[in-house]
Amino acid sequence: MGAKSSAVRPRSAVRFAGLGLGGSALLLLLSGCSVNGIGDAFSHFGWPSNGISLQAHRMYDLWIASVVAALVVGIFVWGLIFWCIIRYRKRGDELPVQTRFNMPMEVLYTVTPVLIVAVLFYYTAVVQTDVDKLSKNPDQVVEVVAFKWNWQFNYRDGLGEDANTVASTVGSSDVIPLLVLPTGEKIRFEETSKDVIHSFWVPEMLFKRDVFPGNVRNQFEVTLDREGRYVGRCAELCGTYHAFMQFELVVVSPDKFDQYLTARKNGATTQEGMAAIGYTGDQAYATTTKPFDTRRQNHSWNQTNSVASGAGAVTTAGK
Ligand SMILES: [Cu+2]
Repeated sequence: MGAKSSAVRPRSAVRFAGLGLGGSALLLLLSGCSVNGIGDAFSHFGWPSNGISLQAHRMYDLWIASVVAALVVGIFVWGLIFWCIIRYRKRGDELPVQTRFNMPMEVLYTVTPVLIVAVLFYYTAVVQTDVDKLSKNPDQVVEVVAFKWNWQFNYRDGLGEDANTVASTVGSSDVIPLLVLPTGEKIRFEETSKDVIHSFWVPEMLFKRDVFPGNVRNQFEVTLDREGRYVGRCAELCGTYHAFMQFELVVVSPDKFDQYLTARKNGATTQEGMAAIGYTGDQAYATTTKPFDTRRQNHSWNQTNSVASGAGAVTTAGK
């Protein structure tokens, strides 16, 4: 038995080295491919693929790279497990060679995970800092006001609570609120809630942030880079009609946005403003989502003075 295992050892060392080489080759191959190429090939590992902001692209890249790193480690570990299961399976009643700790091995499998975590932490910290970065002079400031169960978007003339609202869109039971914004500009969001905690979420921005009541005004900034219409949702369970608390983000060119905002400042409603930049008829209303039937009249769980974006609900003011 002793003679046999010593004869086998050089061969397993060669195999082990081969495995390491194979892993390195895989790494090289992967680093040679673009992040987008890998994402496309593997269904983006479950994330929305087409981020619409500069920040979203960075988070997407981090996500793909992290999953690839996890898979490389995973495949290596699974390989070792199956190799051990097969190579050292029970062949008889004789006990295999009993060994105690192996210092180089212990050091290796302590240092390697620490290194991997350090690298993941480093890139996560870099991307998070970038995503959370606030500029001194954003190009646009939008105050997001959440309430049970709808949204109000106030275009502001400056930063902070003391700035003035120059145009405002508020959703109603029958009309989904539209948030029209330009590409290529730094947009600051300032969030506040009138009642409970909500969460502002546009899936294509790969981003959500809680909206707090009281004097906590959460802020974040994005630079959008793809025109289109995207559904927005509340991502914090906030009550009976939480699921109906939707809005639509309409991303347009800076020129169109200026026209829209000018129209709104001159007294146009959201739909009239949309018509002014070419979205007429049904296009002036949300296209990615619609008001839901809350069946409020049939149920007794109404709350007074609340607005859900649902047809048939008790309507309060809409603009
Ligand atoms: Cu909510």
